[in-house]
Amino acid sequence: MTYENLIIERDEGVAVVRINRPSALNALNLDTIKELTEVVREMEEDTNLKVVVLTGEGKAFIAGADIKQMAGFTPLEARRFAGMGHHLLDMVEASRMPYIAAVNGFALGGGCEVMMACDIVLASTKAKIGQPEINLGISPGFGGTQRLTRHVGRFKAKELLLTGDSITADEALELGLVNRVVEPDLLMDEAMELARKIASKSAVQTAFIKDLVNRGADIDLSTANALEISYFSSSFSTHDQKEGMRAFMEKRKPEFKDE
Ligand code: DAK
Repeated sequence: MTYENLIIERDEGVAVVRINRPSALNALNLDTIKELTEVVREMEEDTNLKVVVLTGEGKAFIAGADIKQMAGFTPLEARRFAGMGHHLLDMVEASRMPYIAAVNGFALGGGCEVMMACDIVLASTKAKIGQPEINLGISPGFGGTQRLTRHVGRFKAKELLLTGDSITADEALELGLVNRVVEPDLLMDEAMELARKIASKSAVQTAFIKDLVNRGADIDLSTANALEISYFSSSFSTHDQKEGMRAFMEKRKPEFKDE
């Protein structure tokens, strides 16, 4: 499928999805959300792909939901829009593949929400991150109140949500909201290096680990640990477990088959 608002590149097991509405700072309108939902679904079915890097064209990652389009929504349209955004981000979180956000600039409102649904976040020193919805007379609609609180705790989440202030990449790093801060010129190189490293692992295990961390964070510890035991034991029925351990004993690199 061809996309109007996205640029997709594939580099062996890594897909780069670049949101491409730079004239609107990559704001998410309905069409872009639909295209993102479609590409996430499409990539999920492509068994050659193992990792996704998500970034933005120009000076923004995503400057939020498209305010010009949202301004005319009825409450019912707003409800549908929020549902579409949640569905997209739930798909990203539930994906078998790790998603790396390469945050090249503004990640505001819906952009911050997309970023927080990813698994690893690299931020350029030019990134500005925040949930400014309150300045528009609305509250976040794609999970910002929930994911931000889970990432940074209640006090900091409330401060950011109630003031609408945005923070720098370094401040986000201090809060644990991003993994690493990178010079703008190096952002994509670092994201690709990380993506390739993860793509060299067993895709069975990257899916297991992502699922365990995401699901475990929302349930009680003993249920989460039981889930870990079950994934751990099922690992012993895979080719990659046998290959990984054999390679260790034979002092060579493992050759995983993702099975
Ligand atoms: N939507 C639409 N257009 C946007 C935009 C946005 N979010 N952000 C920027 N643009 C457009 C600008 O209008 C401008 O277009 P033209 O005037 O050239 O036609 C162009 O992008 C360049 O922007 P600026 O000229 O403003 O660029 P600056 O560098 O001067 O400023 C900025 C950059 C990021 C500080 C500024 O553009 C800005 O404040 N943008 C808005 C950021 C924002 O408030 N983001 C949060 C959006 S609200 C819900 C569902 C979803 C949501 C909430 C509820 N439910 C259904 C309940 C999510 C809400 C949001 O994400």
